[in-house]
Amino acid sequence: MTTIPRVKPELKVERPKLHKVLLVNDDFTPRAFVVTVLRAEFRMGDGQAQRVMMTAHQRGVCVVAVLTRELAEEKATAATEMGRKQGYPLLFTTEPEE
Ligand code: TYC
Repeated sequence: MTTIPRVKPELKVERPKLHKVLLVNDDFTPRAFVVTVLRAEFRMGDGQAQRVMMTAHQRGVCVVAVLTRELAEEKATAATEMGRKQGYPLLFTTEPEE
């Protein structure tokens, strides 16, 4: 007689780790331009964009969005590129969530 294992195979479906998009402060990019980029690339309203910009301005950095790694990197690159095209050092970076 054969014994049937009682252990059910585990179905392991892991959620992909989400990544933060961070806005980094600098001394050169105009505040209004940062707000324009946040509105265009992250679809924020004016109030939200102003608050995020001011948080980065005062604290050095602010979380802008939490997305899949691919989307976070795409958005950070596109937003950084908007600044670069105008000659500004505006920087968006990404980091994995804990
Ligand atoms: N510190 C900039 C200034 O005073 C404005 C600014 C805010 C730039 C946030 C970047 O991520 C930033 N003109």
